[in-house]
Amino acid sequence: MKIARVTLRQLRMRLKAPFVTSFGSFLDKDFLLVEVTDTDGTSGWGESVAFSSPWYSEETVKTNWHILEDFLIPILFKEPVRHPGELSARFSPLRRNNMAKSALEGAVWDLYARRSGQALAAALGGEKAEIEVGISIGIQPTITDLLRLIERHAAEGYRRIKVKIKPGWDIEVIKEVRRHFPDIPLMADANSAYRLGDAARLKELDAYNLMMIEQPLAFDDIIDHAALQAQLSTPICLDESIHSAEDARKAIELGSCKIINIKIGRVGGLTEARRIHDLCLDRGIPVWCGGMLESGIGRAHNIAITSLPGFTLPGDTAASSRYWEQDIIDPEVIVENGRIRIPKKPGLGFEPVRNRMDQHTIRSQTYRP
Ligand code: OSB
Ligand code: MG
Repeated sequence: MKIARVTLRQLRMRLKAPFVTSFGSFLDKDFLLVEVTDTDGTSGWGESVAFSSPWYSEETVKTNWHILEDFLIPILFKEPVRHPGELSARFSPLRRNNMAKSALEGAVWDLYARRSGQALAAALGGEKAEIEVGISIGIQPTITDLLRLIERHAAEGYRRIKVKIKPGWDIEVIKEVRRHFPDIPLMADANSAYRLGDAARLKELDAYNLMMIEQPLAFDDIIDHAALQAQLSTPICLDESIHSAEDARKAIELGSCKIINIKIGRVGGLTEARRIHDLCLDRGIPVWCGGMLESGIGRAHNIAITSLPGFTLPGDTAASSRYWEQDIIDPEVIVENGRIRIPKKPGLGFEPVRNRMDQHTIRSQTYRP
């Protein structure tokens, strides 16, 4: 591939409703898109999942722009790329900044798949024709509000309901949800809101037949999670703590989790995401694809990686309409009966719509070798 230019855009899109987690609330979402164009004029697209504030991880929209502009794009321009699988090694001299790496690597993967006439899912080695998905529901003003949303999303067919929890919005909430929905596949995500000293309280969740509890303890911990997992019968799933296949190996060997949430951005791109998938498949650890309230472009990448066989649990890739009045891709992501069909067209299989992107773009810049 001969790369002629890279364009960064910062978009601001309003979610249909505020999304509330234990660490903060989102309504107007700023994010970056990366467009990599080759000398024939074909473009590939990537999305940075960094938020404007460093609440989920240390990366932000601004730090991603800086790292892309000053480091990653120059590295990309330095030598020709034969295959996108080379990039994670080329980016590795830069410490962390995984969401920035992933946004650029993802655009090159899409470009590569389009150039070679294959769907991105197939280029990654995925064989599924469709995937099953769940939905993540933020913290609500009241339990009644939450029950109403679960009712609606379960009726829409979502295969698993994830409820956000935090101290003061946990045991009572899960207990009520179970009372009203005794059979739904249910899990809880704490986004690091607890400490090991809360183990007795977290153990109360064992009574409610949860599929898993996601990231109960600190964002950078795998030691206390191992101590907690030893006390819980509910499987622990790690999200924030896992940044690489090496992190995953260590967490599995320590017994810190029984399930891993793979977010492409958090782990530095599709190549590393696939490495974690391969390791987990080998070790018998189920994985699923997490979400970062992405636009359609990030969503399309999530759909492609979920086509790999080890993604055996429903992920957080809900329909475009769950987040946006109008998504920036055509077609939008549709969930029918809790399933998304994997597109067969070359590349992402969802076309970015330029005039829609333009409406939301607040900054853009093009870089050339
Ligand atoms: O922890 O998975 C998370 C949203 C923002 C930040 C972190 C998380 C989430 C979600 C929503 O749970 C997933 C989605 O619907 O995209
Ligand atoms: Mg999470």
